Amino acid sequence: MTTYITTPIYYVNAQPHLGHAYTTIVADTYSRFRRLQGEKVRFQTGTDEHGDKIAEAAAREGVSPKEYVDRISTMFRDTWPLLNVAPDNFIRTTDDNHVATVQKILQQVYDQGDIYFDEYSGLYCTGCERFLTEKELVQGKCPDHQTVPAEITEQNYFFRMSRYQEQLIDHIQANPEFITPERYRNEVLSFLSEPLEDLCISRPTSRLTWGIPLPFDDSFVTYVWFDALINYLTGLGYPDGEDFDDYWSVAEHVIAKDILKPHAIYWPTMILSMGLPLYQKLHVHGYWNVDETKMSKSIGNVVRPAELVEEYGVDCLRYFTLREMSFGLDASFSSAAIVARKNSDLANDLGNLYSRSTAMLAKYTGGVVPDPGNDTTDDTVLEELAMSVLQRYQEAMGSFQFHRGLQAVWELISLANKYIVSNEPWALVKEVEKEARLHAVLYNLTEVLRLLTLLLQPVMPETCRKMAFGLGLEENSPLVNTLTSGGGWGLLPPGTELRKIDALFPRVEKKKEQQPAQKEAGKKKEQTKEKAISEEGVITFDQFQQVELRVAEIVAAEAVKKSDRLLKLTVKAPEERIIVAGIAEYYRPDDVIGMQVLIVANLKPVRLMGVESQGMVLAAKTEEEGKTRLVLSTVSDPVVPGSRVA
Ligand code: ME8
Repeated sequence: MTTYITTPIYYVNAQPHLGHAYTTIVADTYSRFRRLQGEKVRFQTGTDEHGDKIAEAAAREGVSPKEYVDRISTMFRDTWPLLNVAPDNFIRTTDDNHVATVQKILQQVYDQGDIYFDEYSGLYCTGCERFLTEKELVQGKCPDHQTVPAEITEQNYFFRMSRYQEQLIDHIQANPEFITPERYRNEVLSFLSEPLEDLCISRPTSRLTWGIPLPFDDSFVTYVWFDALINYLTGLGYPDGEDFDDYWSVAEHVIAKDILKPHAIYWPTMILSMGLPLYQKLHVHGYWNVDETKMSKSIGNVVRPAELVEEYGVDCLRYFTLREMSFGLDASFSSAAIVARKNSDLANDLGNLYSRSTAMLAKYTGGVVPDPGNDTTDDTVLEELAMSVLQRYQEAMGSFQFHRGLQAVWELISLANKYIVSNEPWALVKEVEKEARLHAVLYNLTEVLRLLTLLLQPVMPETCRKMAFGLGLEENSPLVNTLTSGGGWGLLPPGTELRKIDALFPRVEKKKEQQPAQKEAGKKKEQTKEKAISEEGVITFDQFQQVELRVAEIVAAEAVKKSDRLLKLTVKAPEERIIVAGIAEYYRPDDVIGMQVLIVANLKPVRLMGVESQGMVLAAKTEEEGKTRLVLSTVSDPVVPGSRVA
C-alpha cells in the first residue's frame, strides 16, 4: 500500500505560526502512522512564492521578490526539523521544474479550449488572492480578512470551470470520503448548487510581474491558484516521474477551511480538464484561535511554534495540538491549556506509568524483563483492552481523528496505572510464593510500555526513541516500529535488559515566585478589589467580562469512583475537556449525555476525588418540599458547542 500526503504550500508573506505548524504536524504524524502500518509513503510540503501579496511584502522591506522569498522560504524549511517534521519533498513554486510544469499544463488546457480571453469586472480580495462574489461578503467586507475588496475591471484569461461543475457534483455525491469532515462536503455541495463562474487565472504584466508567464501570451502571468495547486503534481514529477501513477492514484491533501473552495472546486475541475484521475481525499481542519479570533499575521495574535518548542518541548507541542483539536472543529490556544496537558496527560499519566514501572523492575528484578509464566489472573482485561485500543487507534488515526486515537491510547495508560495499584507489586515482592505473580505483573507492565512506544511513535517520535532505549530495544526494532511485527501481545522477549533514562516529561512548575515587594503590592490590589465587590454587592462590567461563560455539549458522563455526589463529564466547548460536577444525586450519567449546558470555561483547574476538573457547570439550586434540588442550565435552542454566553 502507498500513501501520498500533502500540506498546503504556505505563503511566504509571513513567518510560520502555530496554524501552519498544526497542518504540517498532522501530515507528518499521518505519514509516520502509515509507515508504522508498513506503507510506502511520500509526504510533501513547501512554499507558495508568487503573487501580489509576496511582491507587496518584498517591496515593503525594500528587497527584490527573489531575495525576499528565499529568506522566508528558508524560515519555513528550518522550522520543520525543530518540530520533528520530516517531509520527503519541500517544493517551492519558484523552482524551475515547477514553472515548467505549470506552463506545460496551461498550454495543454489552453489547446483543448478550456482557457479563453475575456473582460471581467469583479471584487478582488488581495488576502484571498481571488475575486469574491457579492454573496460571500459580510457587510461589504471579506469575512476572512476584514477588508473591503477592490473593484477591478480588466482583460484576462479564464479557465472554464463551469464546464466541469456537474461532473464534480456527481463525484462528490458518489464518494462520501472525498471531502471530510462531512460539514465541509456539505458546504461545497451547497456552493455548487448555484451556477459556477469561470476562474480568472491571469494577471497583466503591467500590474504584476512576479508570476509565471503564460506560455501562449507573455504579456500575462498566471494567477495564484493555477500556479499553487499544481505543486501537488510537480512534486511527483508529473507527467512521467518514476512513481507518478503510484502516488497520484492515492493522493490526500490536508488543509484548513480557509482554502476549501480552491481545493474542493478549482483543483478538481482543473484535474478533470487535464484528464487525470481526481485526488482521493481532502481533509479539512478548523482554525487555531487565540481569544476567539483566528490566529493570523494581519491580526497580530500569532503564536510561534519555535517558542513553544523551547518552552514545552517538541513532543509536548505535537501531542497538545493533536489531542486538543478535534479535527474539523476550531480549537483555542492558551498557555494554560498546554501546561494542563503536559502536567496531566504527559507527566502524570504517561510519565508516571513509565517511571513507576521501570523503577519497580530495577528494584525487583535487577532491571531485567521477567518471564511472565502462566499466572494470568486478572491480566486478560489488560490484554483485551490493549488489543481493542490497537484497533481503535488505527481506525482513528487512519481517518484523521487524532484526538480519538490518543484518547484510546490514554485508556490503556489509565488501566495500566490502575493495574499497578490493584496488583500491589510492592506487596507481592515480600512473599516468596508470589514471585511468579510478581513476574507476570511486571512483564505485563513492560509489554504495555512497549505497545505505548509503538503507538505513540507517530505523535511523539523523540519520546518514543527514549522509551525504546529505556526498554532495552534497538531504535529500529520492529517491535516498536511496525504494527505488523509489534502489534500483538506478549512479544517483548523475557531477559531484555532495561536501561536507565531521565524522566520523560518534567512537570511545568508555576512561574517563579514574585519578589516580596511585588507580592505585597499585588495582595493590596487584590484586597481592594475584593472589598469593592463585597461592600457594594455588585461587580463592574469588566469584572463580569472576566468570567468566560460558554455552552458545552456533554459527550460522555460517568460516576466518579468513591463519590455519591460527583459525575465526570466530558464536554465539547468547543475543545473537549473534563468537568467534574456535583450533580450525581440528581442526574444519572445517561440522562445528561447530549445535553447542552452552560459552563464557566476559564476557572483554574482543580482536582476533585483525583480527577482534574477544567471548569464548572452551572445549575439552578431550588428548594422543593424542603429538599434541595439542582437543575442544570441549558440553552433554549441547540447552538454550536463552545458558543460564548454574553
Ligand atoms: O493559503 N489555524 O497559504 P497560507 C489553523 N498559499 N491552520 C492555519 C491557521 C490557523 N489559524 N492559519 C494558517 C495559502 N493555517 C496558499 C495555499 S496550497 C496549493 C496554497 C494553515 O500561508 C492551514 O493549513 O495562507 C491553512 O489552510 C494554511 O495554513 C494557509 O496557509
